[in-house]
Parts: sequence; C-alpha cells; structure tokens
Amino acid sequence: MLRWIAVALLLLASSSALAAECEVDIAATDQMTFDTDAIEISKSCDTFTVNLTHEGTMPVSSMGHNWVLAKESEVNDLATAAITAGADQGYLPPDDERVIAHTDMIGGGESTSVTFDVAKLQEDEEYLFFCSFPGHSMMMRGSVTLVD
Ligand SMILES: [Cu+2]
Repeated sequence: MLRWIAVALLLLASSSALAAECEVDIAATDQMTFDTDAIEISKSCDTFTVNLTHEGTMPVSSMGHNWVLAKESEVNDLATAAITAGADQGYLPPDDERVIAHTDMIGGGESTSVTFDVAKLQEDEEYLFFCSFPGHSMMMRGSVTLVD
C-alpha cells in the first residue's frame, strides 16, 4: 500500500513538473487592451515565450502593439523614452538595458513572439509588461511574477 502511494506521488510530482507552461498566448485589440493583466512564470522554465496576436484590424501606425518586459520601477521612464525613440525605432529606444525582453510592434491581424531567459528575472524584483506605443502603456500593462 505504502509503495503504491509513493509511486502515485512520484507520478504526480513528475507530471506537474512537465505541466509547467513555459509560454503564454496574449491577444491585443483595437480597443487598446491586452486580454491578460498578470503573467506567472515558473522558475522551472529555462526560457519563456510570449506569443502576441493583434486581433484588431487597425494598422500599426495608429494602433500598434508590442509586449515589453521591464522592472516596474522603470516602466514609466521607458514608456517616455519609447515615444522619443519614435515610430522608426518601433517605439522603443534601441539597445536599452532597461528592456528585458520585447516583441516587434505589430498591427491588426499580425502575430509575433519573443523568447527570453528566465534567469534574467530576480525573485525579489517587481516586473511589468506593457505596450510601448504612445499613449498605450497606462491601459496596456500587467504584472509578471516568478512562481515555483
Ligand atoms: Cu499598444
């Protein structure tokens, strides 16, 4: 009996390790929204992938969306720097160390992905994701949390 319990626990443990989702699908809309405001990343993931789909129809020039990961304390400054960077840079300052990961800026009907090393995240730090298109970062943002 005890042996069976041990086997069952082992199976449970291994299946939950396998079940750790190391990617997330996120949709963005013409209404300037993401369909999630919280992303949890398992520490068991070596890398994490974000698949962003713009489900609207508006062009990138007027309703562009991207997915940018940064420390919460740096998001507002980064959003301002993104506007300064302008459309030619995809509304992100190039090679900015505050940007931990980011997708391309996309328009309606388009999709993009980014994969980054989970080791870049620290347990005692607060992170946000946001869209760096001008005027979007206050509406389009959410938390990124490391979980066991
Ligand atoms: Cu946006």
